[in-house]
Amino acid sequence: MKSKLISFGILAGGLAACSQPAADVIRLNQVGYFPSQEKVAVANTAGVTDFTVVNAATGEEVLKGTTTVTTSNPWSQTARSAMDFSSLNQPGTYWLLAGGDTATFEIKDRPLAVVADAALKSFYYQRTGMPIEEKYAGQWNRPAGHPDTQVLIHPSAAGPARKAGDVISSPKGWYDAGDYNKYIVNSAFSIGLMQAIYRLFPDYFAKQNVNIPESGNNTPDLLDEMYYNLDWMLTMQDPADGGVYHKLTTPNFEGFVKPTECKQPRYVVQKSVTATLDFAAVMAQASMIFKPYQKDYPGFSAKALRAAERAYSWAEKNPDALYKQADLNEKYDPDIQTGEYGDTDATDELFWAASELFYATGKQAYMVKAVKSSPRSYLPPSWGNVSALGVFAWLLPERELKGVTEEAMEGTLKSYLQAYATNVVKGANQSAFHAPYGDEEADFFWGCLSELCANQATSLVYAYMVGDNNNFLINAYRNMDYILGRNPLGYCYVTGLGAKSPMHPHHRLSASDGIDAPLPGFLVGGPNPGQQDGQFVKYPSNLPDESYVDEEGSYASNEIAINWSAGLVAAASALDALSQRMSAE
Ligand code: G3I
Ligand code: 9MR
Repeated sequence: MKSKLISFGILAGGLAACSQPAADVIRLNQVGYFPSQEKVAVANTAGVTDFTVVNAATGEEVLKGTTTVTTSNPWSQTARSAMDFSSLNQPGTYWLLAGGDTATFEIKDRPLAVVADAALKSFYYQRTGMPIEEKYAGQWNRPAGHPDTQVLIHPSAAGPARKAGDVISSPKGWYDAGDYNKYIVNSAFSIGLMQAIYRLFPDYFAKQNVNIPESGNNTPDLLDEMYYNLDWMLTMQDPADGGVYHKLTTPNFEGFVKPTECKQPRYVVQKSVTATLDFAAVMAQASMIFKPYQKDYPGFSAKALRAAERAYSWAEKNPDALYKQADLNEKYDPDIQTGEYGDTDATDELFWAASELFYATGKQAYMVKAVKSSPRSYLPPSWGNVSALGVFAWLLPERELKGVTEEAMEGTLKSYLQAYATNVVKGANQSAFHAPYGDEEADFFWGCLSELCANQATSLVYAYMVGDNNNFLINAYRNMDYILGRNPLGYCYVTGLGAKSPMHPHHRLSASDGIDAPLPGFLVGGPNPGQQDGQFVKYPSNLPDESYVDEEGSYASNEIAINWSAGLVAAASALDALSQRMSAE
């Protein structure tokens, strides 16, 4: 193609303030593309037929193209068009011009490193019970809050040894989300997902440095961060019988105040089978992963395995101990009104726990239970259905399975994962936002950007790792593009990244610190047509993929949460690790 110089005056008009408002048409990944990656933007309006790409440093026109696929999605008449500039592979900053709009994008090595690092660092900001220091947190430093050294036994959690009103110490761990409570189900799931990806790419994580207090030790930062919460989780196990309290919580959500201003008493509540099995699973997993790090964490590996086996045996004896908050409130005082993380079925938790315990101990009894409770199809990981984490344990590429049953198990689970991946990538390149995620109404619900968009990407990565189908990997990157800006509202949905990102997440730490910018590196829940917070905020639209509002009051679309951050850590780290491999090829 013949290149020509574009007048800087015209471009500056499109970029900076000018008398006419610029059109808002282009949707693209605002963080960056790596050189050999597929690069697609979407025109978020009908009628766009061509586009131009200009090198921002030289003003040189480097590409002229016409749109490829033009399509609408099931709930919208808008015909969007894809603009493919994949042939550009020189690192640099570029302008994309289309439909009267101009958008900047970058091509660079490892664009996802910043996402992976920020997402992991977000856990440090969520730490309870220790000061968050300026040398690690900059302007977001804050004094310690919620020491949790005086936690009450709620009547629902009382037993012969620990009576209602007794005081225990249960310090450390992360705040769950926008609220200040600590929930076992969600933190076990979060660690489980991140540790699963750690096991795939240990060399990648060995090199990562996100500037946390433990960064100078001999353990990868990701594991140091996990330990901060694992250490808390150990205190949530009842020493009398091995069962695990469902959560550590105030009776009601606190207001939007600083941690140090919180005055409500904190309780541990009822031991539940789901919390106990998730605990067993993640402790067994951690016991294996932390084994080489005895120097920094002496004795932890063995302690975690003992705790896991005790928890598992409690769960076997208490299969019906599901956490049902309404029932609990009928029986006990005070009522507990905070996050439920309820579940009606603990089969997937049993499968994950038995799978990790079999892997950790080699005991056949665990294998038998894992086989019995194994899933009938693959579902992406979520706090409510953790079976994928068990699948990941079975399919770990380096794992050697012995014997007919084990091999059959591996084969079956692999076929489920492959079937899932094959199905979700179907038609992705013909969809409105050029991604496997986002073209069905069911793709949008509370927390969907992580629970489906990111976790589908991670599932595709896993399917690629065990099957070598490059199309799965390409589609995993497409979901990341969706999160980082190629979506209807044009948000990069991660705080602190991209040109337009959430400024007012439902996050008490961000809201109460007197700093305009929210804490960085958090993925918000995202578009949610359920609009369960509709009485507090006004949504701009009822469309599934536009039911999002960047307001502090919107807990159903704009909260942040550790499990959603975990999804971002998993997908961004895996894709960053693989992009390095691909760029080296
Ligand atoms: O899973 C189904 C999905 O299959 C279906 O397509 C979709 C369509 O409606 O619904 C999905 O269920 C939703 C579920 O989230 C998804 O995980 C439910 O409607 C929705 O009510 C449920 O919301 C949960 C929310 O608490 C309310 O209970 C979120 O998962 C959960 O992340 C959130 O967790 C809260 C904690 O309780 C308290 N701390 C903050 C945290 C984040 O908001
Ligand atoms: O802040 C709470 C958030 O963390 C939860 O996810 C959400 C759903 O359980 O609830 C939020 O608390 C709201 C409560 O449910 C209703 N009144 C307004 C509260 C937020 O200010």
